[in-house]
Amino acid sequence: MSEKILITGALGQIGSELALALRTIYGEANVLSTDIQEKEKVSDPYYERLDVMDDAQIEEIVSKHKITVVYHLAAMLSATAEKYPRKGWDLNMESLLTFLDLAKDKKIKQLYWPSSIAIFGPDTPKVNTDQNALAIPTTVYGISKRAGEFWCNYYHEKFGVDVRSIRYPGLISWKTRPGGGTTDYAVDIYYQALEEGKYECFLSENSALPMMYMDDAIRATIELMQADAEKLTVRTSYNLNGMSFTPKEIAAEIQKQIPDFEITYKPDFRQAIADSWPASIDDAVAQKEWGWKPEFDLGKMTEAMLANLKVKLN
Ligand code: NAD
Ligand code: AKB
Repeated sequence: MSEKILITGALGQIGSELALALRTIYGEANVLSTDIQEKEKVSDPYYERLDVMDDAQIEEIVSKHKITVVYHLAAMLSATAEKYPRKGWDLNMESLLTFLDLAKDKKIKQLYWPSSIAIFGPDTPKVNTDQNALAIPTTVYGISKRAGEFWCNYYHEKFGVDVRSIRYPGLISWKTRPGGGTTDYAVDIYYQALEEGKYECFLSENSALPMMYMDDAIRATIELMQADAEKLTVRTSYNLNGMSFTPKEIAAEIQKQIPDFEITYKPDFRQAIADSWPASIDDAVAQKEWGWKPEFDLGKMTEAMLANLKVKLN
């Protein structure tokens, strides 16, 4: 029997691409996209409005569509959550617990929930940050993701819930723009390079952060969800490495194709968030347990981003 999949936050940067990928595997009608947006405003025939703060509505949709697997993506990202701390905490935490309870009660059989490199903090070793490195986050978003990881592990240990998770780095994509993160500059820069020929960066030139091209992130997500449960020892969340670069380095890569491109730097409140995160990630455990290997480096990603955006923006 094919899985019946529910994606929350499906209109966002990840969900919009994950839905396409899952539909090619499981069939269009077996993947229900949901988000807070009204149904009338979305052209997808397999879309429903679902506010993840509404437990009763979640239960109703899961039961009505006989959902077996949930990808719970709806969340508030790092920069926005610093502005609305209580709202960010409530959204990121309460909705996760609702889905964990559904899995505990056997109303769904598998749950995917993304964590983030934001779980690490200023005391974490910055380079090649290990799976089990000290993780004392100093942002609301990071605190919510770290707490979420512990809840996932707790529900797995105590109730046998099959919940799986990845600590995504900053994700870079051209189909849907990102929503309120600290790594968003690495998407904005490509748009501005093509549209304006210049970019004012909200991080300083040498702020190195872990990043990943969306194609790799989607493939990793599906590979983890399809992995043999016996092989998985991590039920908090897996470190995942793609690449690591600074604003200066991404600008230099863009200049190989757009020689006149200019970058200036005007760090804002997001600089402090970036400063508290690792510069690069060690993902040896994901490699060993489910065979993770990224395909995109900075050069290959820049070619793909500029080629796709040139078509999109014309
Ligand atoms: P996004 O901001 O692009 O999308 C989130 C979606 O959630 C939006 O479409 C929004 O409308 C929806 N949403 C907000 N409140 C909602 C509610 N009450 N009910 C239903 N939907 C609601 O985020 P994203 O980048 O696609 O991230 C998805 C997940 O991946 C999040 O959990 C995020 O923390 C995690 N993540 C993302 C990145 C990244 O770089 N994009 C990195 C690490 C982790
Ligand atoms: C953000 O910047 O908030 C996200 C993330 C790394 O979790 N992109």
